[in-house]
Amino acid sequence: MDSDQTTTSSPKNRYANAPRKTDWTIDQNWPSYSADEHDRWNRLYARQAERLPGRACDEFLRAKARLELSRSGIPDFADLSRRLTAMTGWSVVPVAGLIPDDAFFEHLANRRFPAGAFIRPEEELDYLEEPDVFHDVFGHVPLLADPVYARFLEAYGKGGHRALERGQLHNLARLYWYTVEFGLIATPSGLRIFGAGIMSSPAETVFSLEDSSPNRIAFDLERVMRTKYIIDDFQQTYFVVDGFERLLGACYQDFGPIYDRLRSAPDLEAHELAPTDRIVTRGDFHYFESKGKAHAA
Ligand code: HBI
Ligand code: FE
Repeated sequence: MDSDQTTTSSPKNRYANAPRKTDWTIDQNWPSYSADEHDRWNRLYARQAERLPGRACDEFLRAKARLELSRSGIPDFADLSRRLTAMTGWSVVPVAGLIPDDAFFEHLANRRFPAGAFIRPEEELDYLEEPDVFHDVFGHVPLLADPVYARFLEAYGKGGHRALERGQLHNLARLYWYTVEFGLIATPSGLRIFGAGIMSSPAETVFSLEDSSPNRIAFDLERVMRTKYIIDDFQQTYFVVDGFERLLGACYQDFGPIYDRLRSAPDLEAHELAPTDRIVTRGDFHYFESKGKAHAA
């Protein structure tokens, strides 16, 4: 008797084929979440809620409390948006997963954050490629309650159209990656996390601040826009901003001349140092060596 060869794995993303509007938003259908899906959110939440104090920046921890993100299951985006809109005018709109760049920028430019409605499957609890509701809502949404960060992300969205027109989206995507996703911030109590990709990852929460492997370099807009990044492992370099005002200030300038210089400037590999770098900590790359990854000579 042959064993049953077909695996009946539940569809990883049950929203993948949900009907969508022209702006790529879908219906979150909050009542459709199962107790098991809410429980998975609660376990992901509890693990990070215990690990982030002393590691996440204060703006994030304060906003997480004010937005009432908690162990009471996957938030209803309409409910969460009512609280967030009253703070900075941002709302959270449900999408099935990654959406086209121009649609993504259009939402950000209008203070709408597209958040995945699906929650990662049990077997991908620690890491997944596609942004799910825990990465987007727990990782990205709280800082949208900070007025300065909220203006920065809106400006990023507005800049996105320009980058697309110039065919230099990859430069702008690097700015997003090394700040919004994997940014660190300097505070009087030491380095703290603000990037969502770190905030929603228990292992990288510790690695990004405490491991001797990665470089940590002071944020410089043009340097970041020249730097390639890795998408399937911890970062080899983290950039440290002095504060959200400095990050916002860096984006309130005409990127035109910067894009022109970037066209002729060579890209930097994720592990490389540049002569002009203000190095916060120089990495020894032991983690990447142990995995046979390319790293500094
Ligand atoms: N779509 N839903 C979603 N979430 C993202 O973070 C996202 C996206 N589409 C494009 C995109 N990010 C990036 O290519 C831009 O940041 C450049
Ligand atoms: Fe993200």
